[in-house]
Amino acid sequence: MQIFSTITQQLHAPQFEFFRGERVPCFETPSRINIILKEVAARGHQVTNATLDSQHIIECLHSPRYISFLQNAWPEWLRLSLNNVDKQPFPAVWPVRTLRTDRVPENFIAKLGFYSMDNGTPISAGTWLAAKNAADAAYSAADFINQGAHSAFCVTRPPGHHAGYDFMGGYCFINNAGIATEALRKFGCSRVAILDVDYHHGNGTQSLFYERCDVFFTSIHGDPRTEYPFFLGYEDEKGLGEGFGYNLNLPLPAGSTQTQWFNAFDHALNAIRRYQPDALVVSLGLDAYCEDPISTFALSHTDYLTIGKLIGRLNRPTIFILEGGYAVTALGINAANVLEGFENS
Ligand code: OKP
Ligand code: ZN
Repeated sequence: MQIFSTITQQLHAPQFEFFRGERVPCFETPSRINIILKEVAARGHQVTNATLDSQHIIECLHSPRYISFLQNAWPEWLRLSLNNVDKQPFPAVWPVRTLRTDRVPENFIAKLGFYSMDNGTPISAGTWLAAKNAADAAYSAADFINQGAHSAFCVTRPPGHHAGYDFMGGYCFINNAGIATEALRKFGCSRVAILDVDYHHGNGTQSLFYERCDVFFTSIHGDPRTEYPFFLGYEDEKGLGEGFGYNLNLPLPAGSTQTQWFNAFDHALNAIRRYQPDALVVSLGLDAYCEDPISTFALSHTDYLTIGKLIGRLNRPTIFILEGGYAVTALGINAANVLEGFENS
């Protein structure tokens, strides 16, 4: 399978995040990509650096003010103090119910709260460039499919599925799956299905396409009653207006078994079959794996072969996009197993 990756992923390298009240090393690290690239190369897949400029697609999905906030965030942080060069900005206040969202504050930390759903999405010097190039890879993969290819895999970071129209969150800044989807639509696909198998609900992706029937979104994830992102991902979210019936959430209780997971997966695949999409975008989070440090599902290495095989049997042009997955040493095997299952379906 053709792999699209980016060198600049390394430049998004925040040092720490908050976890249960403590500063801990980031789970979402550059090594995640390196280990996947090593394994897919060893199994004979071709890796290229993405080159196409996705700026016009980014502008279809994200607000102008959010894009310029992201672009200027690090320089603004340094403007507060040059000592900030080795420090990380975090939001501290959010416009919850009763507070105004029609005024964008000028204070940089207040802007971080305005544009971020959580305090778990740290920014570093190279974040914009890395996120922009990950979106470029998603666009390049769509272009590759448009030229007649059957599949592609974007081995990129930061991930994207929590990022919405004008907010970041959950380690995500630009919605890469959304970029691939929007590009496929522009290239002439009338219907695109998005299958999100990350442990966490893809709230950003869902929200971007919630009122549209040209994009079907389905997701298998930890129940938001107990799992991140908590405030979206329930089964009663079915789409709105023209989009009603084109959103399918399949939340599973924390600690669900392999059998429970594959039952839900079967529902998702059948719904995609009924939709008859021209192309498929897979938000390939690898954190439903049993050893993932921040998740509670039980999938094994061989389950990822099965996932690839069952997706392959949909027999649609398919773009895989890496989302989460934090059991770093297992990521290469699990990612490469999906590709192997897909190609041998
Ligand atoms: C991103 B992806 C917050 C720690 C937990 C949320 C998990 C984000 C998962 N302080 N962060 O869907 O794998
Ligand atoms: Zn995840």
